[in-house]
Amino acid sequence: MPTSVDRPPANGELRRQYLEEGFCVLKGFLPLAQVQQIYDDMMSIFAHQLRRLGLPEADWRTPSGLSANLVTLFRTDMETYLNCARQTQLLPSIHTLTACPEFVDVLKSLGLDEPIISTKPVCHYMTGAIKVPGGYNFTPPHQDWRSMQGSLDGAVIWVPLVDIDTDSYPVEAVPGSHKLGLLDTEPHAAIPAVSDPRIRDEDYIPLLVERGDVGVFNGFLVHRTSERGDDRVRVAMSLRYNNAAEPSYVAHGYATPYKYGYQLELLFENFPTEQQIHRIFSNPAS
Ligand SMILES: O=C(O)CCC(=O)C(=O)O
Ligand SMILES: [Fe+2]
Repeated sequence: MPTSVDRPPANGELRRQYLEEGFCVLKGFLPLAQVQQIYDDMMSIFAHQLRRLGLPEADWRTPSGLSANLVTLFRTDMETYLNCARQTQLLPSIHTLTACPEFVDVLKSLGLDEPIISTKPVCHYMTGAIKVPGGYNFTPPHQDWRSMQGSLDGAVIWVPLVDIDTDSYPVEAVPGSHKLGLLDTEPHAAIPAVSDPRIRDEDYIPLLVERGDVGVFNGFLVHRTSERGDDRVRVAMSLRYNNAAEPSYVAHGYATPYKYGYQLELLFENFPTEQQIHRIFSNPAS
């Protein structure tokens, strides 16, 4: 839990900025040790699969080691890479952060009276060498509300796990664009892309943030992933929230676009064997 940072409350000025621009950045909000722990937890997931496949493992705490690990796994076995990326979204350390009282307080101070989690966290690993064809990585201009479709004041807390500069695929946002409401889109390989002529390339500003900072985006803010970057991997995650007290959300009976399902058939034939189960439950002391 965030404990060691003297965190400024989301004060009136921050709220004014959030309402006016559609986003705000809380500098130095998270203790660096907590950010490091989440990052290490994520990287450990990828490392397990590198080891299984007999691939070289680099020191993930360096930018080149991070890139080497993810790119090697991606190039060797894209499906496993994607499974790892999805698996990281289920880490307890990320879910603890998603539900921490400090985030709930920030959301409340920005106007979400009764914050409620919209869907599971989304982790982003951005670099040119791991662009999934037709996949959800480099996001085109979009508004998160179109996928969330929850309360009108729904918001995303966006958390960088590495320091981000202009050459590490920063998120770019159009200040004030949330006031235009829900905008038209056109089809795109990843997700529907905003196609409104009032949104111009020159209106985007990059969010150059460091570990420990967090961004809060209103669901209608137009933003995208910059294509500008080098060999480094930019790691971040998006935590999505609604306001359970917002009247239109209540009036819609909390209808949601998210559907969860699972495959009924077993994934692997003849697995597990009885011996494998015995091994799991054998007493290591005996
Ligand atoms: O991190 C990014 O580049 C974009 C993330 C994003 O827009 C989202 O998760 O909705
Ligand atoms: Fe987004």
